[in-house]
Amino acid sequence: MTDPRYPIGPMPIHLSLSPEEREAALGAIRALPVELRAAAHGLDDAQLDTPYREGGWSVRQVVHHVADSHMNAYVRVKLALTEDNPTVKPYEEQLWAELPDSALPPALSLELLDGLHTRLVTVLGGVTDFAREWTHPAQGRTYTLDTLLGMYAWHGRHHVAHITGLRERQGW
Ligand code: NI
Repeated sequence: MTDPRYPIGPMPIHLSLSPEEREAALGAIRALPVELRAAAHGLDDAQLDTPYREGGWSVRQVVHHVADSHMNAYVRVKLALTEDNPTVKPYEEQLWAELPDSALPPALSLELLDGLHTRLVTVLGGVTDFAREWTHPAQGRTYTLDTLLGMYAWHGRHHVAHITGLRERQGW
């Protein structure tokens, strides 16, 4: 029995990726807005407000969380590209997911993700040094742009799998 919180396994933390892994990760990030839209497509309000697992976020909150998270990812990538080993700012994702904007229609975050991922993929596509560093203050550890690439390629798929898994179990 797999952990329902981690349908595709835990977040990978790689300090460096091969060129093939990088290409695959970029492809996943490029595809995410379309995949997330497809995952949530056609659900009514009651379905959108159903938790993807007992005690978990609703489908609606999951979609808004992906936008919250990837806005932070975008900022982290740009900081890492423009500063010397910047310390990034963590955020309280659970509390963000409880703020009033997480009750809005998911379409708003899907549209946001379209533009955001176009920008993110464009920025990442121009990177020549994926070893550029950044530091996470909570862990006190230094990571790389490759780490971000791998983390966020996983992160989008992870949350898409929450929604598709729920739909499968519910026969939606
Ligand atoms: Ni997440």
